[in-house]
Amino acid sequence: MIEQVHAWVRAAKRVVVLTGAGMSAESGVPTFRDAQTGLWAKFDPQQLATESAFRANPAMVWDWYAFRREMIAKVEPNEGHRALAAFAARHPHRLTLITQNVDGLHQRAGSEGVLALHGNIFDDQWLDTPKACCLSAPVAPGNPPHCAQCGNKRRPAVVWFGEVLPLDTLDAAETAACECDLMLVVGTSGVVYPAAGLARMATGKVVIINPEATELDDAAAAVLRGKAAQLLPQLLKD
Ligand code: BV8
Repeated sequence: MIEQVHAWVRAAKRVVVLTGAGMSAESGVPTFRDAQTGLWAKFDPQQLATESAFRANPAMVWDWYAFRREMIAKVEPNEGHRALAAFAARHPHRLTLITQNVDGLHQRAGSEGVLALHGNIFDDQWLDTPKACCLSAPVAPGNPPHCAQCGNKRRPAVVWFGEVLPLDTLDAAETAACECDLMLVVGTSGVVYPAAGLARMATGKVVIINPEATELDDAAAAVLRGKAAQLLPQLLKD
């Protein structure tokens, strides 16, 4: 089946790749499902990654993001990330890369124009609409950093559950899905929407790359039970 999918890649004019946490697993970033190791084991990530959790316990949620930032800063993109960046460089305008990941590893591997649906964990933004005081004075340090005048807090610039995605990014992703000849769905359980919905609106053949079953297998023309950093270099070689 790998040869068949490789032939589809070579024949496709417009390839879309949708990635999830499994794309970064071989870099050493735990997936969402098995992210809760050690200190965070007792927390459901979908409970932590919400505005209400942050407002209820800002220090705990901020520290969880600081923990993840530290972990991600220590790892490197893997062969899968690099194969995607190299393919795009060799074949301009043939690949649209859409990711649910906030780790920035695609971008660090050299991929440009990545449609990061859920934001970037290394960016911050104000929790509430900033007032003059927030913008005029240096941000006061702390977990989280905040405005010394009004206490407005800084929060990670990621999309939390219950929050809308950046519309221009989602629009571009939906357009690419509706115009693709082939969509590779890599390392995602296909549980979180609207990201998973992109695989269901794909006009081209959908290929799942995942060592385990996913919620999207029924939408696939082919399922490759394997790992991203091992399979992508084979599928994307000229
Ligand atoms: C919203 C950023 C509009 C934060 C994230 C429709 C149906 C049902 C529910 C909903 C729906 N529409 C909306 C919802 C609600 C919700 C949702 O989808 N809930 C789910 C859980 C049921 N969606 C939202 O809230 C979205 N917003 O809809 O807004 C709105 C607004 C107001 C009111 C109404 C509507 C926002 C969703 C985004 C949330 N933010 N991340 C942060 O990171 O801290 S989501 C986060 O979790 C990730 O970004 C990712 O998207 C998701 C984790 O999923 P995966 O990436 O797939 O990872 P997972 O661990 O699950 O699986 C890993 C896979 O990799 C596994 O399959 C494994 O086998 C595989 N794997 C492992 N190793 C490898 C591998 N594969 C390949 N190679 C390997 N080596």
